[in-house]
Amino acid sequence: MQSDIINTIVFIGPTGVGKSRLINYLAEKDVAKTANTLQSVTKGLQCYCVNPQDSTHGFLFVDTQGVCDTTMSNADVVSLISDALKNKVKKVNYFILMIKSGRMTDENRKAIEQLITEFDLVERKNHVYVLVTNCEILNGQALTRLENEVCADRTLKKLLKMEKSSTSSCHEVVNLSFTGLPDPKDVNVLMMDGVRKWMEVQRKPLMKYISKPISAIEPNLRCQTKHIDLFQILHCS
Ligand SMILES: Nc1nc2c(ncn2[C@@H]2O[C@H](COP(=O)(O)OP(=O)(O)OP(=O)(O)O)[C@@H](O)[C@H]2O)c(=O)[nH]1
Ligand SMILES: [Mg+2]
Repeated sequence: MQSDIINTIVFIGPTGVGKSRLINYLAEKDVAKTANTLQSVTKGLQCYCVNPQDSTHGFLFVDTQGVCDTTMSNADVVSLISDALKNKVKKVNYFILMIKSGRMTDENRKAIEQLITEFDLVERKNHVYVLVTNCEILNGQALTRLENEVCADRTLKKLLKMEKSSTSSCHEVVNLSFTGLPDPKDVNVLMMDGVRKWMEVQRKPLMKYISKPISAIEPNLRCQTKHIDLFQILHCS
């Protein structure tokens, strides 16, 4: 790794939304295993140190097991990820919460709420980016409609950050974007050029956001509680 600055980015969300595929795309090489299968693919936690060409930063990309996993309960998956982050990764700069475009099922919502609670994402929304995948076939109008739906969703809206736009007097959401990252081998050759161009356009806001320097945080609340305990012990003895 050439750069001294490393942001740790943790990718979380339901199984099959494209967490590993996004890591490969941003890393510009196939580091993580991806598959279009019924069973969930990534198990536990996988870490990849990368330095993409279009960034002055290095990154530690952390791939996680999907919630709504086919073999484990959500609570077990969330606590597996949380313990592994606490032990292996220790500090996080950004969490990328990924969801698939389409209906939010009750199961997905419950699982996302569990992730939000475990990692205290509402309180720490400066460290959160929401990314909606599988949007490659949507046109401009459909994307605007989807953005409005995400902004109105009772779970997701808690994570969104509004800032004053640099081009108008309006406020805009700064930590939400939409992407479509089909595996090139799954795409009709006639469509591939268009899909590739769009993928590149979508890459920029995300890379810009996760490249911003920001102080690192403990992965979960339980780490913070431990620190308070240690503080109390030191002052009691
Ligand atoms: N069409 C389309 N396919 C996608 C997109 N993102 C990922 N995929 C495909 O969806 C499948 C699952 O992607 P993965 O990256 O393995 O998903 P994951 O979230 O890592 O899944 P788990 O490891 O099981 O949690 C792969 O075949 C990807 O190529 C997308 O935006 N559009
Ligand atoms: Mg995966």
